[in-house]
Amino acid sequence: MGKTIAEKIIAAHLVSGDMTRGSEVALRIDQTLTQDATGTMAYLEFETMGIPRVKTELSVAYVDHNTLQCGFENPDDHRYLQTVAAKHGVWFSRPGNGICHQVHLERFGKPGKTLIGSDSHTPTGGGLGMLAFGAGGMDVAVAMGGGAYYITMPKMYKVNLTGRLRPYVTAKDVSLEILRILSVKGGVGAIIEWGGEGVKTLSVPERATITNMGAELGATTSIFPSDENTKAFLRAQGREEDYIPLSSDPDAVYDKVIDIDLSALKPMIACPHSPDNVVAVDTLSAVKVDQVCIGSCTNSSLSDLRKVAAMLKGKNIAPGVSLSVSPGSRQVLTMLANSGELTDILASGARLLECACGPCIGMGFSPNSGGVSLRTFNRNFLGRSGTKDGQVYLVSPETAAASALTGFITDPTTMEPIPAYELPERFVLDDSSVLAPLPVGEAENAQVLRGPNIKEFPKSKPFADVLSAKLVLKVGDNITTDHIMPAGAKILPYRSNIPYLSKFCFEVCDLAFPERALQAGDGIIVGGSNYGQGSSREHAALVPMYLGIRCVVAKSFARIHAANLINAGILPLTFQNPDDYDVLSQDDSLMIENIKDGMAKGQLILKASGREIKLSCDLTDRQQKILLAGGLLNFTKEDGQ
Ligand code: MIC
Ligand code: SF4
Repeated sequence: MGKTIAEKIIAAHLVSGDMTRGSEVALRIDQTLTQDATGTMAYLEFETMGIPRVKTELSVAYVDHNTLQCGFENPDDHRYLQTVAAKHGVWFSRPGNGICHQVHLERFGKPGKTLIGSDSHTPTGGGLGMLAFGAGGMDVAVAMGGGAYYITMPKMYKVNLTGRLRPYVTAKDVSLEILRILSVKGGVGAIIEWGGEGVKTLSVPERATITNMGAELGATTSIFPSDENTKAFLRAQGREEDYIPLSSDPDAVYDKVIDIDLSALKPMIACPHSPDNVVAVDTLSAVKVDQVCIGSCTNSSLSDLRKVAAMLKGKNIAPGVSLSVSPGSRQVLTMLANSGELTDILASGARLLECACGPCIGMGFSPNSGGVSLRTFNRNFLGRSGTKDGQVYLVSPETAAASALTGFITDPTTMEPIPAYELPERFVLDDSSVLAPLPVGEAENAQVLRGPNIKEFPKSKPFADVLSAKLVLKVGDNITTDHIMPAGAKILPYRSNIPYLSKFCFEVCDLAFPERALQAGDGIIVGGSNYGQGSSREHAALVPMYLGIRCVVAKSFARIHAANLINAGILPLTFQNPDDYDVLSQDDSLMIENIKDGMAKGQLILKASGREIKLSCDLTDRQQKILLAGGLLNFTKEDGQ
């Protein structure tokens, strides 16, 4: 039987398991990346493992999220990351050098390799033909130490592309169209492979926009073939030797095939507050815009910003609009500056922000009260922008630029044409902001510098056979990690201070939750379907664990969050009959007995006010052991792995 691209890479990296869909496989990981908001925790975890030097081919620590320095917290964390990276064999990308996914694509990604990153948009690397996964910090720490990465062998979906995008219709519109078709749950448990004749019309940066937003589908990852366009991109980045061709076999078997005719697409827009709330841009043309933000790991490549510069050249943005532009990397910014296109952007009235995540994670540039903000980003979850009643829409850079000029949501195909973008023969290559780790001899005695904001890692408890707990919070469908553990400029600096962070847990849903959970002792959260979608932040598991949460019972879970819950020692359980969700209420006293036996059998009974509710407990042997040990760190210590 023929293989898909992902199956070929998995087969070449298989450490254990069999590749039947639905069973667990362990993969050897070639590369890892971390960013600062999840990285401090990941390196603290790595340090507790006592391994002197990373065992991967390449590991990189980026600083791109917490770049505002409004006090000692962030700069202390940057210094910690720089020194811990240097000591343990990890490359360090300095703050200002760019967004991890953009820089990794430009300088380090390689077709055919495996990558895990402590950020859910790590699948951006799939644009280069890498098998790249978002993961929790603990999983990345284990991979840095040479341990395998465990996933459930996914289903394989294929998106078959035909035709060619019309001018002003973009890769972002492809991403929004697939979200419209599949929804934020549609990719759960699947790897999405992009294929068909239309693939050769898309450059690597365009492919990377599409694999980046596969995260919003809940997909395990997304991947493109590696072909002549991949080779041209790598050549222009001065690393043609990293190229290998990769394609699926003609008789590869897919569980689902979706056809998209690129020629038939229109500019699309995701409305508040979910990336799958998608309609065509031309249906919203009367909506007045307050703010436009161009950037993020989805849309901050040179090609994106060149097109924006061409549209803005010689024009002024509408007086009622505030426009920000954050280039994805120093390479992009330098090339825009050298060509004079940066001047075209600035002369239009745009504000230039740092090469970092910035407004995407609420690090400044929040919209005004109730403001309409058009963003080229990938997430528009409630409150993520920093303004709770902000109305955030997701669009392509072209729709963003057109709307900034007119002051209303504007279909860019109504604007005057701009020249087609050509990949440069050679990008500007300057890696001086990526610092090499110390050589082995020097590393041993190097000091790691920690600031006072780094607090002790919370301790999780092993499971006894009976759990009596209070139902401390009941929430609905599609709860994101931004609901569970919000980010933003005020809270992000405390990512290595779990006790402080805990005060903000579920802030968007229920301000009283942290206090109630602490008072209850052992607690259980009840959720709807797709619980924990979005970010890979393990804080969305570590903080509830700190607040005493022992189980989350939901209709279904997002993949990375379920793995993070298990790593933190919290039991994820699903309703066998989704209607049972309705009979549970906040403050119910709940009981689960025979936990060990039930875990092994895959079924546990939840006792709630005289009723018995059947819950599924879909755990591999390894996951059961992790939970019984009280989380991955305890398990790793006990197991000596
Ligand atoms: C995000 O886009 O939500 C983040 C911030 O990049 C997160 C990581 C984090 O919470 O630090 C992600 O996508 O995993
Ligand atoms: Fe940064 Fe936003 Fe990308 Fe997350 S989605 S990595 S916050 S740019």
